[in-house]
Amino acid sequence: MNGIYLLLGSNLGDRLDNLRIAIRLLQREKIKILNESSIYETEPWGTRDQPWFYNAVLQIETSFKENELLAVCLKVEEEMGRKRSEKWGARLIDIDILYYKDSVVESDNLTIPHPGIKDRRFTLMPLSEIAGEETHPVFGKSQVILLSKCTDELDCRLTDFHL
Ligand code: PH2
Ligand code: MG
Ligand code: MG
Repeated sequence: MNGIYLLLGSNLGDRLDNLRIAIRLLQREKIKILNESSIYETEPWGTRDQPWFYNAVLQIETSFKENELLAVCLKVEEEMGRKRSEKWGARLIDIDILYYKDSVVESDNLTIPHPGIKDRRFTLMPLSEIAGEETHPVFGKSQVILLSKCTDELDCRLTDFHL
């Protein structure tokens, strides 16, 4: 794994706008966007009784270390007015660190690689698009292979929208 990858998600309000605003705020924090996936409209995973999400993956460049990057992601979420309530519930914006190069982090507030990747089509579809041959630092498998083995059957639809 060479890159640093973030997952953006929104299922409240103007979902497309929310993803775009999040990118602008990340850029303002000196995070450079190197690549972005298409936007996918995805069936809610976990808590099923909530609106569908828009999800996209970004490849970024940053001088922030893992914990500092997490703090920036949380800051942007807060600036956008996200209220943290139920786990897996509806949200204006969610910014998750998927991979930070080959880093493996397991602390109370941060796990890298993101522990949900292999079970979530809504993450593996956009990842495969822009990081298909990047290798998971623990499983030793590419994103394309992880997607081919993923048993999540929730719908994940490519949209015509772009970030
Ligand atoms: N995020 C969750 C829980 N469920 N489902 C979809 N489709 N997309 C998400 O981004 C998502 C979810 C927790 O962060
Ligand atoms: Mg999340
Ligand atoms: Mg999150």
